[in-house]
Amino acid sequence: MFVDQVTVTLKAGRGGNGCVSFRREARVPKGGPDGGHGGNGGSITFVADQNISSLAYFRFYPIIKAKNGAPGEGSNRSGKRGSDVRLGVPVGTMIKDTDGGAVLADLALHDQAFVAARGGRGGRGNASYATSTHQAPRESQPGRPGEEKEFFLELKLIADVGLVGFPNAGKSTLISHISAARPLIADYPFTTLAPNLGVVDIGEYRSFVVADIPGLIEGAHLGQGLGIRFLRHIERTKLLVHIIDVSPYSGRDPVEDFRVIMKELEAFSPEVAARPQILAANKVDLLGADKSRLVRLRRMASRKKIPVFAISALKKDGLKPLVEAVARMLDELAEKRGA
Ligand SMILES: Nc1nc2c(ncn2[C@@H]2O[C@H](COP(=O)(O)OP(=O)(O)OP(=O)(O)O)[C@@H](O)[C@H]2O)c(=O)[nH]1
Ligand SMILES: [Mg+2]
Repeated sequence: MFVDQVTVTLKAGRGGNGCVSFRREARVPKGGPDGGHGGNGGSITFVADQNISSLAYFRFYPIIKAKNGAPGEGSNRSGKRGSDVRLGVPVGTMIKDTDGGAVLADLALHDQAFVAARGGRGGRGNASYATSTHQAPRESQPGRPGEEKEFFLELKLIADVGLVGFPNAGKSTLISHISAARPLIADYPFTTLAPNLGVVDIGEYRSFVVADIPGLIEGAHLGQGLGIRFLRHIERTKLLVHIIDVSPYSGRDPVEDFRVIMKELEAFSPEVAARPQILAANKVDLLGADKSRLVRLRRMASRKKIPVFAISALKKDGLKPLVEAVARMLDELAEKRGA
């Protein structure tokens, strides 16, 4: 189950109480105080883990507790501290306040951690209250409560390139042929129900990450189809590859398809809609002699200065030039940001 938004309550451990105790030994008439400190309560930390792909765990465990610290004991023994809890979350998880939605942490790198709820301190035992004038203290300190907080976790995948387009346009077919990702591919709409990430190797030491998301349709921003909520997973991309089915079998017009998808992107976020893009005119293997659909798409794109690559994701035709263009554009964008 792919879950990308969840509310979770964390209860850190209470500190153990300090202990009141006096030494009792044979032939020692008045032993001094020897009550130890309580142990600290356990804290709870979120840790980004590249092996975790969704927040589904928290659907099943919406309340997470860390252990309390144990009370102090006689003979100056401190209580055992409550063990800490480390909660693995996918890379790209944002941790937000449930009230205002302020971002408290953005765990964008593997192993990055955020201490979300601190355990309470253990209380002092009576031994620590002893002074030269106060030799038999009976005071001790109770353990402090641990922090208890509610958080809103939101996953926004981190990818360089986002694939957008209508259902059935061939997004999953494309990612499966340029990366090791193996999403479900089928000739019905909404095959992809959750985003997939694929790593595309370009040369020995270079690669980029592509996100394949569910298809969009007209009115997605009003909840049609699977809606536009998955677009959050391409919010952090640098570049969009917009796939358009140019075959006559789509039952739609490629130029109109472009317009519809752009409108949905705009409704989700003008920033995302304004992101640089490359058009992949897909399924050219089905075109036959009449290339007019591709020609019209090219004409529209050249007016808008958007590069177009004619491909057959299925037959793996034209994929290399497309991937090279994506890599080049990513380099240019990186240079611009650096400049
Ligand atoms: N002839 C031909 N068929 C293709 C091509 N690319 C994809 N297809 C077919 O189109 C259908 C849909 O492909 P998918 O890759 O599942 O499409 P998608 O865009 O991921 O679709 P959703 O996940 O439903 O949004 C499948 O039957 C593919 O085999 C192509 O270049 N040529
Ligand atoms: Mg798909």
